[in-house]
Amino acid sequence: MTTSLPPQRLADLYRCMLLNRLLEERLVHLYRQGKVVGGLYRSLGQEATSVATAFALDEGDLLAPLIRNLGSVLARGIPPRDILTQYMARATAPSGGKDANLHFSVPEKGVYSPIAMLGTLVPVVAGMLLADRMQGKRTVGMTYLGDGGTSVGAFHEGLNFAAVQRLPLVLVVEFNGWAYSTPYEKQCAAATLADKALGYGIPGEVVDGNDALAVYEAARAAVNRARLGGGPTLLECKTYRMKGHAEHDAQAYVDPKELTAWRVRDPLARFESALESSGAMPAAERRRIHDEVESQLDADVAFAEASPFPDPALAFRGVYADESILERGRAGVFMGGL
Ligand SMILES: Cc1ncc(C[n+]2csc(CCOP(=O)(O)OP(=O)(O)O)c2C)c(N)n1
Ligand SMILES: [Mg+2]
Repeated sequence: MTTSLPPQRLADLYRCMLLNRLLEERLVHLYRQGKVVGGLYRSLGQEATSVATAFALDEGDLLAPLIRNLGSVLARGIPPRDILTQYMARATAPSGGKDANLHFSVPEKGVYSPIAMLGTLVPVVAGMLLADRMQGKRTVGMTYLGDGGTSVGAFHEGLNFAAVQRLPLVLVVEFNGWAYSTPYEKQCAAATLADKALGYGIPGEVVDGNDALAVYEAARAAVNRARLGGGPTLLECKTYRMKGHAEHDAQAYVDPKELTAWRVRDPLARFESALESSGAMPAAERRRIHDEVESQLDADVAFAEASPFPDPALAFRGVYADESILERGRAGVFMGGL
């Protein structure tokens, strides 16, 4: 096992991947009990891609996940209770129960909400990075897109704009084989998604998305290049969607042999055996971390279940710009005013 991560960061990376996995298992139980409001979009088998890419960012950087990137927001320090209250639409959630799953923003932590229209985050994050650069900040931005998402127009326009402006963007493309029930071959003729980067004059790289340490090193190199003015990188992580599009999808269209073949490449099990065989983290230490994560989840599930639903009277508050925001705009606080 080779890594540039010091032992404490390595342990944090492991804890975060485990938290991603175990938190999702709790969410499955809550979903089956009818306590999750809306769908549950699993990232089983894709934890290394989400967690290890976000791990490569520094404090003050910007992350805009998609709904399958639970691990990315956990890696940025969003606590599991915020995720549980979001999925259960409780008043204590970051969105106050007005939106579900990962649709929330915590600007203090540089975490911004997914946008449901796939591809749209690419130009939006590019714009945010341009704004930061104009203000003299050296923010690096990371966002995600699935294999299906790279076939929409906004992806091309956004990436082209980011390339021309040499913006510090790391676009993580998650190749997980499926877009809903559509296999890759039915929606894209490119041999690899990383090839698309060539057309925009930026580096495109392919990495084994189930190898946490390889993902981290590739993402860290892209983040460093972006920060030093080298412009955007398209990082394609090859992984596999082990569940259906969401919990309601039994993935009947997937060949079970394919699932079996990918199961042996499970990113968490692979990371655990690398930690074991290299002596970097013995089994007893992993067990201790496991128990700690489970107790934290016990407390957070209890907190979410005890939390109230939002007061209906607040339904229309904060939906549109309120007066204080308009006042700040008129005073020219925002660039260009309103
Ligand atoms: C522009 C747009 N078209 C269609 C959809 C509906 N939609 C939501 S998720 C999804 C599949 C996305 O597949 P992929 O990009 O590969 O991501 P994955 O779900 O595999 O993580 C589709 C078609 C959408 N949200 N936005
Ligand atoms: Mg996909």
